[in-house]
Amino acid sequence: MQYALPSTLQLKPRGRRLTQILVFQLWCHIAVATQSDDEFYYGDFPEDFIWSSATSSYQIEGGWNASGKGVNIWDTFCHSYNGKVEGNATGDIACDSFNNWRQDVEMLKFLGVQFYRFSISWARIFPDGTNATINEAGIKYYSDLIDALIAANIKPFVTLYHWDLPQTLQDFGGWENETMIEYFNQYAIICFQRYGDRVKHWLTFNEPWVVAWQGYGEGSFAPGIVSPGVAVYKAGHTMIKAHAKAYHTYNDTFRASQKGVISITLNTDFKSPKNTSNPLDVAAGERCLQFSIGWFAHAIFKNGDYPEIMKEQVRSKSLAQGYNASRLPVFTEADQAYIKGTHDFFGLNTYTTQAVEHYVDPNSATNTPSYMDDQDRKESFDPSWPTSGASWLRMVPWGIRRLLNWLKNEYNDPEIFITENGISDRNATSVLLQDSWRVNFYNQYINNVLKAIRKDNVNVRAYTAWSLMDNFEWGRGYEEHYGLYYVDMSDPKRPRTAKDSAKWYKKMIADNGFKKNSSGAKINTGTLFNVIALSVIATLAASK
Ligand code: GBH
Repeated sequence: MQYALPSTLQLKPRGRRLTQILVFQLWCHIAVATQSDDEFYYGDFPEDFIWSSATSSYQIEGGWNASGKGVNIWDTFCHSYNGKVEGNATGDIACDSFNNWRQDVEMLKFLGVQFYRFSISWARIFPDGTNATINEAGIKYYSDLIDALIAANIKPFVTLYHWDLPQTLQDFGGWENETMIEYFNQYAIICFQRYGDRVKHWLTFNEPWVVAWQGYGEGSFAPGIVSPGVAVYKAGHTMIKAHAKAYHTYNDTFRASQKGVISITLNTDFKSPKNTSNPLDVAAGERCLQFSIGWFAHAIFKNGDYPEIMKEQVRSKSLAQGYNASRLPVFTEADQAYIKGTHDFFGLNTYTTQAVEHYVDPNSATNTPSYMDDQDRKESFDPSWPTSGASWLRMVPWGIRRLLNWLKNEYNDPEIFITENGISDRNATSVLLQDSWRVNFYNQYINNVLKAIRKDNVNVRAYTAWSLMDNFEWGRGYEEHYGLYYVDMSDPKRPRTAKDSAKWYKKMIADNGFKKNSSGAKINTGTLFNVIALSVIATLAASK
């Protein structure tokens, strides 16, 4: 491509040398402009990159009391009609994947994904949560699904715990009680024994953060316990240990014969300092990341213990609040050695970004102790960030790239599996099939994942779209939709229809990235004009 320079730049010999410099500068500017970090990046993903989509048991299965399944905490939570689930919705039927799972496999085939991430309902396998009784009908349900996936050349990616604890175990105190560690281990063992010949990718927990904070901290999710500064940390503590135990069980007893991998999936938003030139905000952003994903990742992926800043904050807050020790439980040296390194990859769920500012509540010492207060910060959204169907979710595509880079640096360049990413709407059926906003979200987020891989060398191995289909969206019932497929919840057959985003995702997977349609570099004409104008001015000034 050639750009003619204005004739004023081609006059005197002295001007000619200057012109050469300016032409060079001009080209540099154009090069920078075309490859600017904000611009769309055309290119493909590594050849063995994994494309996937995900669901979870309680959100899609229904069959809540079918074929011997026991009651779990989400059954109890929804059936109590406590006002915490929009529209008093339940997962009793949901997408009825208990009966419709063959259709789910067909949808996955249409998309062309290599993996399907789903979860096992603990109470479907162990109705009372323990290995006292094994429900063979429940075992068979997942076994059939796994066989069908493998026949379709789709690898099952199995989450053991996506929030649906058997009610009997909650009656013992749930994750506040360390006896759960052994119950979880027994449950993991039966899953490895029955499915491990075919399942080679395992996740112990989905988002222990949500279980701890929303389940035991603010109580918005099952089991609905409100203890924002105490139980929240106990629950987190137990889950970290339960994860480590299941990892060791797999490692010691099953890995040699089954040759799979196992890890945990953690969630966080990216935390961006509100004022990037204020060191206090910068520190607050870092602190928030340590409190959110570091809470679990620091122990598992670094040194077996909580982040220093988290230990300091919770301890000093606790003492100021009149406790004689930290509300954050302590890992012994033996615990630390046992927990450290219990991962084969880094599972990440991420959706959005928060702007973080340093803030210390003046009433901190007398307020109810809280994980939120312990962080000394305020979170908000930049008003320019596009909204979604969820109040907590704004579309901030560059955030995922920044987060991936942060994880690379913080956890020694792990293999990252993105196990969830997506966006919701609250639209009526008449418009939600043409979900251009979702296509736009995926296009931009996935492009930023590609930039993280190609420009920043982050080792991202997989991307998973949440969710395969509209489903029971926890506290939001059926009002909020994340699906690539629409599910008609008013029809007893729960028919599924591909949205535009499903078709877009299918094509992106087939291309394994982003193909450029037009040939030649795309020039930002505004930048080009500015560069030329500046060059002219500079030349005129220099030749005076
Ligand atoms: C995922 O979690 C879940 O794994 C999946 O089951 C779910 O369907 C999907 O999200 C969509 O929600 O501050 O109280 O307003 C995402 C993790 C969810 C964690 C929202 C923070 C904040 C809710 N995030 N949550 S709140």
